[in-house]
Amino acid sequence: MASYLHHTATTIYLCCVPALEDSTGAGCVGLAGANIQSLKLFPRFLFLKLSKFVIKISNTSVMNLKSVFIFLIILVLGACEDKVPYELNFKTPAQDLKLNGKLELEIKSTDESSIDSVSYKLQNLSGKSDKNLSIGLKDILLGEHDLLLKIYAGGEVFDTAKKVKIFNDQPPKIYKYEVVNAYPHDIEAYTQGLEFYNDSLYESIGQYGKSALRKVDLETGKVLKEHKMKSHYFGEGLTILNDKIYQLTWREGEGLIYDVNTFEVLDKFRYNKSEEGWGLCHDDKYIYKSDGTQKIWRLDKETLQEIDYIQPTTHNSISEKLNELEIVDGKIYANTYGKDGVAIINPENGAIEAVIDFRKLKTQVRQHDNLDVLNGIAYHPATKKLYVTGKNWNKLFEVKIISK
Ligand SMILES: [Ca+2]
Repeated sequence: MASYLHHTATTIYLCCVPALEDSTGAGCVGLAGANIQSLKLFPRFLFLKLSKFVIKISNTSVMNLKSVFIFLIILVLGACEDKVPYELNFKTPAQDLKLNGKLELEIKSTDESSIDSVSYKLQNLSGKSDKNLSIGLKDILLGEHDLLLKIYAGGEVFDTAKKVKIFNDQPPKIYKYEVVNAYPHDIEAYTQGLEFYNDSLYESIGQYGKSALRKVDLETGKVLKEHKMKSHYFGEGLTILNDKIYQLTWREGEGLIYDVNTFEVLDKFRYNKSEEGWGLCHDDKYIYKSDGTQKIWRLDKETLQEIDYIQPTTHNSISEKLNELEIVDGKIYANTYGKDGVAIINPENGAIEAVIDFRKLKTQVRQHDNLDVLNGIAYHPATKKLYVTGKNWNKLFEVKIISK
């Protein structure tokens, strides 16, 4: 019932219940915990009391379950008739806001009461306004977020929340590539993670019963060192820092930490709010983790706790299923599951600034029944060379990106 929505011609807002959805990540904090003394609480109070009463009398078999259900619906609908005296009139479309643009909103009174003032919170932006709200969208995370409002009208205070979507202010550039070198790659390696560390190439292999962590010779494809994972693990992305390899598992809810030299398992870590384990990389600030959704999580490098997330966003869409990750010159390179393209993402706000079209690369490897998608990006910071491969590809390519 708490999320029962009340629709008007111009907006959707939470009816009856002041509790706002917890917009975890992205720096948002709900205003629901604030000290609100709104009369809007009363219908909910009444509802709870009457619900308990109905359950009590239903237990005595005075009413059957069907009657209880109908009674509850009447209660909810009755409570929702207590309308709020305002509506939200967006001057800029709430579902199509732009980076560096503005969110402009008028709070319109729907009865005799005046709108005295409005306080707002959108990510880390907050402030007070009159009924005409204007928020500059400069240093802001892209994607879907909650605009949290506290509206002071007619001597009362009303909480409401509205989902807004913020897109990049320009479309991604489309880049091409050129193959510089092709090296052998294990055709049975279901590549899930690829990264250089101290001149050596490390690879994570997936599939239950076949998952492994490997150190691989770039030029020959020979496996130099291998740790076979237990059969209940499905290996996923990896990243390496401070002589430790961090490797994800897919749906097992945990990652493994290895000594980079011995491949000894040093520890494990649990996922928090992320859905699954997909890709992993890191820069100076964070470890980044994709989980198959629209989120790339930012993890604390010491504790591995998920701090918040970015949403990879173009000028008109939020991408999902970003898989293997790599940091290249401060940007996140992410291949998208099933698309054979690599998105170049600004880690500060999630903007997809460019996309590399790798669709033809798969035609240059041996075609076979188990051939799967491009997955695996590794950048050598010293040589500035970029390498890509795929699941069960018999080649690993050094590629040069061509930006037009
Ligand atoms: Ca990588």
